[in-house]
Parts: sequence; C-alpha cells; structure tokens
Amino acid sequence: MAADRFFLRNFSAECGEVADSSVAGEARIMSDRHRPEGFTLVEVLLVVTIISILASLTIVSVQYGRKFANVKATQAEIQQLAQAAHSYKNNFGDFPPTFFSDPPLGLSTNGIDEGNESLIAHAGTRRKGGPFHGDFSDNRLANSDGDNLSPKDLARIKQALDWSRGNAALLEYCDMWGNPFVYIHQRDYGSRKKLTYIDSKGQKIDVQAVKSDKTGTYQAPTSFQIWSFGPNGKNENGAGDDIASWRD
Ligand SMILES: [Ca+2]
Ligand SMILES: [Ca+2]
Repeated sequence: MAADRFFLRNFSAECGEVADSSVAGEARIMSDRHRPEGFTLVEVLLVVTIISILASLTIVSVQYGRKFANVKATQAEIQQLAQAAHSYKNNFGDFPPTFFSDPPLGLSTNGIDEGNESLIAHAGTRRKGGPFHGDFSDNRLANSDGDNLSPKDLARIKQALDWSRGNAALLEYCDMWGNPFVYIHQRDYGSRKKLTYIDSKGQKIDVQAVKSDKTGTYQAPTSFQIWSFGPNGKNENGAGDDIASWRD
C-alpha cells in the first residue's frame, strides 16, 4: 500500500493536471462502485406515481366502457319492450294496460311497479301469436315488491293471457342497474292513480307521465312511455341520464 501511494504521488507530480484528472476519474469510478445498488427514493416515488396514474386511467376507461355498454343494452331493451307493446296492440287492438286492476282483468295487486308488471305479463302472453317478447333475461326478472296473486286472480290472468311467466308472482323487469322500467299507457297520462315504483335500494318512487319541455304536451301522445332511471339509478322522469322510449 505504501508503494502504491508513493507511485501515485510521483506519477501525479510528473503528469501534472493529467494525473489529477485521472485520479479524480478513478475516484468517481470508486465512488460509483460504492454507490448502493437499486433505485433512489425519488426514482421509486416517480415510478409509483406513474403506475398510479396509469391504473387510474385504466379504471376510468373500464368504468366508462361498462357504463356505455349498459346504456346501449338498456336502449336495446326498451326498443324490444316497445316492439312487444306494438305487436300486442296489432293482435289485441290496444297496448298493454298500465293497471292490472283495470277491466277486463280487474286483478287485485299491491299497486307498486304495476305498469312494468302488466307490460311483462301482456308481452309474455301465448294468446293470438304471442309471446311478443320471448327473450327476458331471468336474472333481471324480480319480484322486488313481493306482489303475489291470489289463486283466483292467477286463474283469471292465466285464462286471459296464458301467461308464459304464469305463476303467482308478479314479476318486474329491471334495467342493467337493477331498477324496474317504467311503463305508462297513453290513456293514463295525467291519471290521478298513483304510479309508484320501488327502486333497487327499496325506496318507493312516485312517477308521472312525461311532458316535452318544448311543446308542453305528453311525450309519445298516442302510444306509451317506457323509461329507465339510467346509470345514476335516480328517476328524472325521462330527463337527465334516464333512457326513454321517445329519446334517441
Ligand atoms: Ca306489484
Ligand atoms: Ca336517472
């Protein structure tokens, strides 16, 4: 070691600045060699931040894609329901009623989700060329309001409709967010009868037929209104993010 230091001192003296720079370079190399392996804290934080941003963007993108797909599926479902209602009218002379309790069925129900239940039952009839909607998804049929027909009423609806979903439970058909579609026959626009629904959280919601903001007249004045509460799950009477049969 002493010989090495002697050689280094002599070599430095003879070579002047060149020797100084060589020693400095060697010192830097030695310093680099002694630098701990791996990343600095700043580098780690930077990588974590970038990964967090990318993950957030991916989650937002997936959520948006899912919401878009659910909106499209609900729009398609409303079109199918509307088509079923028109097919029913073509064969029975009128659109499905809003109320089971109206003649000719005159059923005794709990008065909740009734337009929806009626539409589903009438679209599912096997009379006169039905069923007019043969593709209900079982996992979106529910009896969330616990409405069950008496044996007498069940016999009556079976005889009238030969209902393909014919059991005592009056099922609702729900959108992609678990809320029942609203259905109102045009003759019940402005009806004094309450139109009450139960949403996916078990909240009772009173709905009413929708008028156009521009004309002040009812939407779809000669047929019916169907709408979904949309992605936010809140009834906005066909406005906001609601998905409605009269909207593109
Ligand atoms: Ca009901
Ligand atoms: Ca809504």
